[in-house]
Amino acid sequence: MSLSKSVREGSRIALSRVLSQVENSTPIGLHALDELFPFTGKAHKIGITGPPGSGKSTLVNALAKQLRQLEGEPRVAIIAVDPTSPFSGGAILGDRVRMLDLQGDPGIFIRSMASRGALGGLSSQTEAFSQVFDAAGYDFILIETVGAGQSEVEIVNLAHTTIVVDVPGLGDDIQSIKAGILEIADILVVNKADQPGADQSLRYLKSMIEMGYRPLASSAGKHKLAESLSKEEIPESDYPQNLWQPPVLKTIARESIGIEELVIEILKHQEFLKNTRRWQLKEAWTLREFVRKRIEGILVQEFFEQLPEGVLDDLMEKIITRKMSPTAAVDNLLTYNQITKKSHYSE
Ligand SMILES: Nc1nc2c(ncn2[C@@H]2O[C@H](COP(=O)(O)OP(=O)(O)OP(=O)(O)O)[C@@H](O)[C@H]2O)c(=O)[nH]1
Ligand SMILES: [Mg+2]
Repeated sequence: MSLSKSVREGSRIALSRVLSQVENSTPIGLHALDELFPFTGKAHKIGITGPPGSGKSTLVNALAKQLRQLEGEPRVAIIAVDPTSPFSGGAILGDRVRMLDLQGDPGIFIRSMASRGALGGLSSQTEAFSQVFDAAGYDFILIETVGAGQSEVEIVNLAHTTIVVDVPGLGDDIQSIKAGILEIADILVVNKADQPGADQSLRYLKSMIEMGYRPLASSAGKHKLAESLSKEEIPESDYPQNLWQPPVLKTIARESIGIEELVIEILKHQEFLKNTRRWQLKEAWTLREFVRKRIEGILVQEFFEQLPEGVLDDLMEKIITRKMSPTAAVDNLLTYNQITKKSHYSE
């Protein structure tokens, strides 16, 4: 039986193997992705992001268990992404994932992912993993990533629903969460609500949301989507009244408190997306990005592979000794490639 067929029939060993092959972009992995793709498009992808140590893994753990209680016992895949540390990534992820106590449930599959060697970057890799899980019949895909910069924005952009996890702040104006990350949230969670200041944080976040703090100026993909939605895809009568207002919830992930409410909001958001065609639009946008990122990855890799030996080193030497500027070196390098042959200055 082919590997992808085994994946679809529920073999965890085959699933594991395909994920490794996909991670390394081997021909077997790419072929499996190709064969599995017709069976994708059903899973609900949920991104969970927030500051380090805010309790994301604990929340994901509790959330997975709660989702399993839903009618039909939906299957849950968990992807733990570490965009921050290309070097120690593997080891740290190992620690993070070990804390999950879900290993015994055959309806749950956990996979970590470090940044090294991802074709087309982490977001493209995460999407590739999601496709495998989707085709394997996982209904929910939980993607955990540390909210530390631009990369998590990219990663959560492929999710249908983004949950931003915050913790009680130290005071009214000191929030661990960066304002920029608020705008990507579909659902906001104040975790560690057993600690002082939870209600204050809740009020703060709610007021931010109510003030309409959803600036559309960011370059994040979701906003490109929002723009295209507002322009053509959604009838004027549905917009902006029909916009989703992110709910703000309190949880104590360690004690599984507030998780039922979180699941209710997730399902509400799913319904909202489906009722307003945003589900399909998000899919279309994610897949377009996936194709774009892959092309980018392949072209860049190819570009460096076909450079004659030593050329890059020679130019670097010139740059370091200030005999040539990096800009001029780039221009020079581009002339070695079929596609970029023409000097950028010479138009
Ligand atoms: N008091 C309290 N502690 C919690 C709660 N949820 C998680 N924690 C603790 O917070 C610490 C960090 O939890 P993690 O789930 O590893 O946090 P994380 O956000 O996944 O951490 P990174 O992945 O390293 O960024 C652990 O010691 C948890 O036990 C909570 O609701 N209340
Ligand atoms: Mg974690």
